[in-house]
Amino acid sequence: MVDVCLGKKYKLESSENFDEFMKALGVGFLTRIAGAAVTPIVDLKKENEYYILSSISTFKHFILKFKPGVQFDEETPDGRQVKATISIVGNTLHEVQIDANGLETIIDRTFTPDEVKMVMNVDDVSATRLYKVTTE
Ligand code: ACD
Repeated sequence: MVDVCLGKKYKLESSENFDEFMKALGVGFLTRIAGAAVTPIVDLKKENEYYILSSISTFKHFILKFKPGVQFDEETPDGRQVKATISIVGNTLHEVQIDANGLETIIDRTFTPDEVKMVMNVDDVSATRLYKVTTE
């Protein structure tokens, strides 16, 4: 149950294939440089029936407020408008994004008390990012 991880902070520890993933999304060069350089801190909170997922870095304060299973409009960190749905399956936030061209991106964020593992897929490109709990 993901709720045992509410309020913990997780800091990016490692990242694999993220540049290829951003390229597959059409993210421009400068944003990719920024994306590769930053070390975001992520946390999950709950407010009544909404969850609030924050990712704070020098690049951007990125905040998603969502009701599990209910589609919402999201602006991605690189500025694309997508229709997003986040379902919660056990400890995993399973996000499906559809952009204006119909391109589907899947982002799974699996929370444990010690870490968050993000696995992102678009077309046949997959990236993995590992966040570790921090007291910062
Ligand atoms: C993370 C990465 C989240 C990536 C989510 C979707 C990818 C879409 C575009 C990436 C574009 C730019 C990346 C820039 C910064 C990445 C880190 C900032 C996250 C707010 O959450 O680890």
